[in-house]
Amino acid sequence: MLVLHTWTTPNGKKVPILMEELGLAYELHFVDIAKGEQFDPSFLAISPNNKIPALVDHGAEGGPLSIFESGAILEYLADKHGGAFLAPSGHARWKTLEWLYWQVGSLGPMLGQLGFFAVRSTDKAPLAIERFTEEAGRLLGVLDRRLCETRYLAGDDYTIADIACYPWMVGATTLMKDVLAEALAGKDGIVRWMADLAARPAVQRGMAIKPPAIG
Ligand SMILES: N[C@@H](CCC(=O)N[C@@H](CS)C(=O)NCC(=O)O)C(=O)O
Repeated sequence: MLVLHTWTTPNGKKVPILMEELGLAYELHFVDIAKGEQFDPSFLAISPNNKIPALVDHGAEGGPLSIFESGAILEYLADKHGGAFLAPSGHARWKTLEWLYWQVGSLGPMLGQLGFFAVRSTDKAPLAIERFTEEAGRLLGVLDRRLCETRYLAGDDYTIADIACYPWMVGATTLMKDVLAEALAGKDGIVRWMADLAARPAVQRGMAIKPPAIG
């Protein structure tokens, strides 16, 4: 059995999208990060960096295995299930991993900081908003140029790199749409790619996760 410890944030939705794409049976355990549940010792035992998501694979070879960091979890599940959404070797694998790490190392953290300073914080810090708007805008340019060249991030095939970027781009085009309006204007590659992913039933199901209490 796969148990995913997660929340309703962009990083928390990537793995559910992949598990839906793969048709896996899984349980979701919601960790309310607004209430500080990520600091609970039982969660820290599987995610020492106190961040969601974390996966526990009770059926892993060699015994139960816990993994934190969304990129590592996506890579693990894609490899475990026949290389679907991540080629087992060759150029296609490395193109997927370079864009996956770009998401984890650049797109996610910059949009996360922008969301904090420009949207969630009540104390508006102009320099921080300017800095992260500029950097997020630069990254959107990188993403759009790639998506004007290729159908998906790694090339012709839909991969875990697309899955990792999509929930963040939903955030960029909804919660952050005002601060990113200029950066998003005319980004036709991003618009086409987002419509493509939004039409996938597994993406819709993964994006819709919510704890039972939220209704
Ligand atoms: N690089 C990590 C980032 C995970 C992350 O930032 N998770 C946030 C929610 S989107 C979190 O758990 N924050 C709680 C905290 O920082 O205390 C990944 O990709 O898994």
